[in-house]
Amino acid sequence: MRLRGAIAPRNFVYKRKMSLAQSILEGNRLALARLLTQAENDAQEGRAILAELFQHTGKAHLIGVTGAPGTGKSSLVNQLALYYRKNVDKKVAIVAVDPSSPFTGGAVLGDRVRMRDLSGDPGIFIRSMASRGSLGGIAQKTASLVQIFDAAGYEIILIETVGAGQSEVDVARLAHTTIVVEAPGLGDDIQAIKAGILEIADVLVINKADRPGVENTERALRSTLELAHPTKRIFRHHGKDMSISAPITDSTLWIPPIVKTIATEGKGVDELAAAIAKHVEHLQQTGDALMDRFLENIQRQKYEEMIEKVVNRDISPYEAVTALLNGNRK
Ligand SMILES: Nc1nc2c(ncn2[C@@H]2O[C@H](COP(=O)(O)OP(=O)(O)O)[C@@H](O)[C@H]2O)c(=O)[nH]1
Ligand SMILES: [Mg+2]
Repeated sequence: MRLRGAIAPRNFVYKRKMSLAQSILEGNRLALARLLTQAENDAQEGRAILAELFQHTGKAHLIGVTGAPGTGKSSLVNQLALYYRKNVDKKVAIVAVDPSSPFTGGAVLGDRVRMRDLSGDPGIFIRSMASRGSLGGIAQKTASLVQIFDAAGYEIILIETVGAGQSEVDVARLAHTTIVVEAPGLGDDIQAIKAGILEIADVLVINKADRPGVENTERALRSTLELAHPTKRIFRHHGKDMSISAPITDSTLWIPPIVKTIATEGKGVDELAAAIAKHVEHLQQTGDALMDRFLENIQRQKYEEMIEKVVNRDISPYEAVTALLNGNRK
């Protein structure tokens, strides 16, 4: 902590000035905004606070919303945020990442205007992040912003990314649930297939369902999904190809549902939120199963030792997992 004024006695200053991290944990929005800016600029002082906040993270559900420009991502994010505020009273943060637009860009302004339904609500915080230069840094910066929101008690964090390619995939990797948004009329080739982002989708949305061509889009999506997630298992038996067409009930398997929405009218938003909730449930179940298998193979005492070290920030979570898997003492 930096001491201001040399005249003030040390203790006096110490008692009066709450650390930025502390202020953020107590819900101070100005402090939050300040740290977000520091993180976005990758400032040195921000990094230390980020490390301090790390132990308060891990509670939020991160929802990535991605897809081609103009499909209605911002409109959907707006609707989802409203849904979570109204129906489950959760604190919501929105991180809008727009690498294609400079920070004075109209797109960012447009997003702000569209998000006016949400302004003035203390349970919501919207942050538009325009890239300044390198694409590579975006995922890292987004991760920092998300970590700050998580520590600050935002339970739902919606991350909107635009553009195609690696930056999108990197950001999607951050999210627990990734929503890929399509819209009819963007040509016969579905944008997501072109960009290869269908693979990262947990939930597929066909937005602008009020527009013509919805069925075509849905058909194309379904056939692509079937290729990626076959519902039939083919195996060889006595030299013949056989198949089981009964639905696969393996609980670790997740087939992305397709949800149709009209974001401008708020239609289909409840269904989308239900699909997201189902995915959360799925993550918890498969997570628990993984955890059980993991715990079977390591000593309980050692596991707890590692947890304590991570919480005390003696070692990073990565080091802890590596140590546990290697069976080494750290
Ligand atoms: N007809 C129709 N227009 C929509 C719908 N959702 C969004 N839009 C419009 O599509 C345009 C792009 O929306 P936006 O949310 O900015 O898309 P983004 O670029 O993916 O974030 C805006 O003019 C929206 O009003 C919808 O469901 N139906
Ligand atoms: Mg947008």
